[in-house]
Formats: sequence, C-alpha cells, structure tokens
Amino acid sequence: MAKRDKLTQKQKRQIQKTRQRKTNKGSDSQQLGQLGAQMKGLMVSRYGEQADVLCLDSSETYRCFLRQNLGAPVPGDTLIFRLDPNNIGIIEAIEPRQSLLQRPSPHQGLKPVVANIDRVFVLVAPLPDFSAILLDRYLVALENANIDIVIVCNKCDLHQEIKQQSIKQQLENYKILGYPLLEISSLSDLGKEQLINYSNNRQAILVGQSGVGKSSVINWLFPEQSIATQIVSENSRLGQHTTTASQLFCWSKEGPNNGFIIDSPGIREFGLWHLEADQIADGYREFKPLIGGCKYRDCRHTKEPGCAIIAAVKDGTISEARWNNYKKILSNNAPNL
Ligand SMILES: Nc1nc2c(ncn2[C@@H]2O[C@H](COP(=O)(O)OP(=O)(O)OP(=O)(O)O)[C@@H](O)[C@H]2O)c(=O)[nH]1
Ligand SMILES: [Mg+2]
Ligand SMILES: [Zn+2]
Repeated sequence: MAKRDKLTQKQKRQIQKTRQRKTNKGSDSQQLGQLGAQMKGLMVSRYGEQADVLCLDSSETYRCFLRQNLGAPVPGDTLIFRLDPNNIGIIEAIEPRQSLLQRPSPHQGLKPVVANIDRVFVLVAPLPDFSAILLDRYLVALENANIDIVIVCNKCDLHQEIKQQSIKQQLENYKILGYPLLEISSLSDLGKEQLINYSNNRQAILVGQSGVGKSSVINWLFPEQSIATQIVSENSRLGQHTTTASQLFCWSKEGPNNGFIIDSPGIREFGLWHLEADQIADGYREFKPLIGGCKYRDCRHTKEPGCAIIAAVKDGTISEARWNNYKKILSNNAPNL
C-alpha cells in the first residue's frame, strides 16, 4: 500500500509540474489582465474542475474554475477568487484551514472531504438497517480528527422497524458514552428545534450511510431547497447513492456568519486503513483512560493477558458489542494478524 502511495505522489507531482508549466504559458495568464479584483469566497460545492463559490462580500454565488496548481479545495474552504467579464470566477488560492476531514480512498490516498468543520452529525436510521460497526467506523475516524460529534437518529416515525432492530437500545449505549443523541423524523416533523439548536453557529456536516435521510433533513431544515432524495430499495433495503457531491447551506441569507451545514454523499464503507492500531483503540473513547493499565505496552486489547480493556469488558464496564466491533475493525485493517 505504501509503495503504491509513494508512486502516486510522485506521479502527482510530475503531473502538477507539467500543468504548472502549461498554466504559466497558457490562457490563465493571458486573461489575468481582464480579471476583476481579488475577493473572498466560501466553497459551496465542487463539480470536477468547477465549483460554486459564495462571495463573502456580496452574498452572490458564482460558478468558478479551479486554477490548475491550486490543490484540492473542498466545501467549507475559504477561497480567494476573481471574476472575469462574464462573471465566471477563477479560484486562485485556498486560505489556511482550521480543520480538515479526510477519508482514505483506495487509489488516491487520503482524500480531503470538507474543511473548517467544527461539528459532525452522524445520521443513523432504522431503515436502511442500522449498522453499529459502521457507526463505530465514523466515530473512530472523527475522534482521531478531534471533531465534535452528535449522533442523530432519523426516521423515528418507523416504530415497527425500531422495535424489530432494537436500534434504540444500541444507541442508548452511545449516549452513556457521552455522545449527544438526537431523535428526529424529517418526515413527521419531529425534533427539528433540537437539531437547529445543535446546528446554530456551527460549521457542521451531515454524514451517514446512503438512504438514512441526509438530503431529506436538509430539505426539511431549508424548505426553499429541493435537493434530490430517493426511496430506499425495497429488495436490498439499501440507499441508492442519490447525492453525488457535498453541498453547503448557510443558516443566514447573508452568508456563513451564523454557521452552515453540509449535505454529503452516503458511503458504503468507511475505510480506516490510514490509522494505526493504537489510533483505532484511541477512537474508542471508553478505552482511552484504561489503556495505560494494560500489562504490555504494545497490548492490542484483543486476547492479551493482563489487558485492562478485556477486564473491563468482563466486568461489564465496557460494552462487549463495542469491543467486538473494535476487534473486527482491527482485523480488517491488518488481515494478517
Ligand atoms: N419514514 C421516514 N422516511 C424518511 C425520513 N427522512 C427521509 N426519509 C426517506 O428516506 C429515503 C432516503 O432519503 P435521502 O434523503 O435521499 O437519503 P440520503 O441519506 O440523502 O441518501 P444518499 O444521498 O444516497 O446518501 C427517502 O425515501 C426519504 O423520503 C423520515 O424521517 N421518516
Ligand atoms: Mg442525499
Ligand atoms: Zn489491553
């Protein structure tokens, strides 16, 4: 994996150099004279080599092209851009980031997802079937990125499904661990105020499995929006990957002063192979205070003698379900162990 990464980085640098040479000679610099003054903007959404940027002075949104040697701007980024005479923008720079949420992708290494986020709403639901291990994967990644987490259970109107799956019982355990847990239904208009209270003045993102209702929640919070949503497949009980690009929504018409919330595409698997074994253990917040008490310094907390985590599982202080998920994630990350 590391070898492939190195090669990719090298290739990337080569491509960037070639592009830079072309850019220096090419159309960008010829147009420079016709471009307006530099302005500050907020990246709303990205579509390949183009992006929608909200101007922080005028509150207008402009379609912009990305300068080729720019790097990879993502929603939530503050940008410097200029407009050409047709009001088409060119993004020239990305301002330093307060935070960056990244996700490992098999071919591109760590891929930036969103920037300047200070809260993540992890959306779960009784349909598609609730997966505690997927929730744990999100939590491990977010704990390691040191980002504030709120768990939101949507579709609370589906009482029958909730009973069948005991999702409520499983989520109670996360509440005990200190994660705020909101119960909402975008369909039945339940829990809106609470969700708004948790979102106001925050720079937040909604993440979660495809079909849990992220885009529906955005449509519910911002009734003037009409983002595409799609029914969960009856056969597979899975979402249909309706949203393909993250999109940012500001609470105030004037811009991001009262915070924003980002809708994101659902993902099937949240890989954690960018994390070492001890970081995965650190992602389990109830393990953290006990880890120093293990007999061996390199304890993996799976079957080692004198392990403080295993002792806590045995005496019921740590949930066995969480420990089992931890072991599964660990063995997926290093299949030869
Ligand atoms: N019963 C019920 N259904 C809901 C609720 N919220 C959303 N849905 C339905 O769930 C389905 C999926 O919703 P989406 O908003 O497209 O889900 P998503 O998380 O954005 O999915 P991706 O874009 O694929 O990641 C749609 O059929 C919605 O109508 C709810 O509160 N209750
Ligand atoms: Mg969606
Ligand atoms: Zn241990």
